[in-house]
Amino acid sequence: MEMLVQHFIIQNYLTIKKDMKTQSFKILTLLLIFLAGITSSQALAGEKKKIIETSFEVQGICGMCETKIETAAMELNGVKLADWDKHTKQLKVVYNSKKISEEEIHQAMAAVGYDTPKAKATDTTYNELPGCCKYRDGQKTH
Ligand SMILES: [Cu+2]
Repeated sequence: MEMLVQHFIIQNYLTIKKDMKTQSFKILTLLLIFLAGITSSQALAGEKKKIIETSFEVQGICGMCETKIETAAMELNGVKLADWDKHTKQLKVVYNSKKISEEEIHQAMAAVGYDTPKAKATDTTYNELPGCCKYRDGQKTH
């Protein structure tokens, strides 16, 4: 009789212990899923903050200017998209602000000969532009 009771108690104890294990495992799993959710939503929020889309003026007058402006911008680390319009003179850029600043994009434009409101190309750089691209000399967009 005593043996039976003892056996019953032990059995019950083991079952409870197993239940608790299952239970705590479930809780742990839920907790992990919850934490993973928070982490990934934070990562997404961080991602959104880093990507900036903006437009600014870049001087230039022809298709060749367009190619050079867009290529120079796209070559920069952190720039995802660059699209310049010779009629509006607007350069649309999408960039990662953690990798590059808007100022640095202005500087890069000036470095290949194209003026922006924040960075002016040196006369030497400007003079190296092909004749068709000399936007300071009163040429019309062509
Ligand atoms: Cu040009």
